[in-house]
Amino acid sequence: MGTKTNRRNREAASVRKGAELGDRPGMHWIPGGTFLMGSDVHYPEEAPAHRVTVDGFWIDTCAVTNKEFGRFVAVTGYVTVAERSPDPADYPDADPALLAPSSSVFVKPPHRVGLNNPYNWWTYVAGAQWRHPQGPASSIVKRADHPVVHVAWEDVEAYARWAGKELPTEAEWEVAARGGLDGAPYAWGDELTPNGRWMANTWQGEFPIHNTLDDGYEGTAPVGSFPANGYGLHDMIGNVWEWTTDWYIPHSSIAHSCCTVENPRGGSREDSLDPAAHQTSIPRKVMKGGSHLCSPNYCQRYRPAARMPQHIDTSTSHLGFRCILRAEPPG
Ligand SMILES: [Ca+2]
Ligand SMILES: [Cu+2]
Repeated sequence: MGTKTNRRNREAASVRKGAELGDRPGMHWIPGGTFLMGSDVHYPEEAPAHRVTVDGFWIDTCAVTNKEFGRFVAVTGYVTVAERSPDPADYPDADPALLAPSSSVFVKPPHRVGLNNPYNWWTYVAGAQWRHPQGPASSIVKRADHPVVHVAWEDVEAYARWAGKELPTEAEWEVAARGGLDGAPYAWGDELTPNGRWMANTWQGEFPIHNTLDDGYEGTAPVGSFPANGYGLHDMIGNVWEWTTDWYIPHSSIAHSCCTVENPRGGSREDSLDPAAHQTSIPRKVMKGGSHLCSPNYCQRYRPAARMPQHIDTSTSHLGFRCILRAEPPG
């Protein structure tokens, strides 16, 4: 049943893409304005909800795909962070044996595990990188239109520069994800599955051991497999998390719910360091949107307000990105 729904979603998506208008192919204009950022009724890091104003901008309709990233790599010869050997000086506490090119891969545990330790399902896999998302034996041959994954902050910055674009701030990303529905919990409205329809690629069933695949996809899905939001954007929610430019700080330290904040840019690099971590030298950016691993029993972050800190050197099998352009509106 889920598969049938998804085929229908995909057909609708390709019709919409064909009909896309405007000055910039593959992008949509997000009108500027004031919106309610964050949420007071979900996870504590999303509070307080506060009024934010952003200027208008263009944003990619879909996350950057393997095919698009491959074009960038072919032209520039760029080598991603996950493909390089880490410098031991940057990781004084690390076991030298672990300092091989690697990336974090979700590996489904064979039996029920404690949910308090993410390493029960995250594994550093040597040789995992964007061309080999599950490790050296895997490939992207059949995933050209899936979002690129295993990209660290430096990688997405390099891509954006090459493409003549920029990366969104958290506020820009969030207003785009909301699709014009101010204050709604989901990018498509008030319900997770309106009329029983899955609107994003998330996890159904008991995370991390049992995925019922009601939405049709276990891992990443081709971009545009799910319905667009009110601004014509696909997969802002689910599929893969997306990088933003903001250094991570609690909303409470930037936001005063009494006032409107204009074009916020996040915190300082220094403030983004994890106060709880033993090794605190790697700063953190905000990532948004949740992924195919977000599930009701573990992580309900399939919402525009949801946010998580991500170390800038880190790449994973469920984190990608899309770009924006701060330019004139459609003419
Ligand atoms: Ca899924
Ligand atoms: Cu999640």
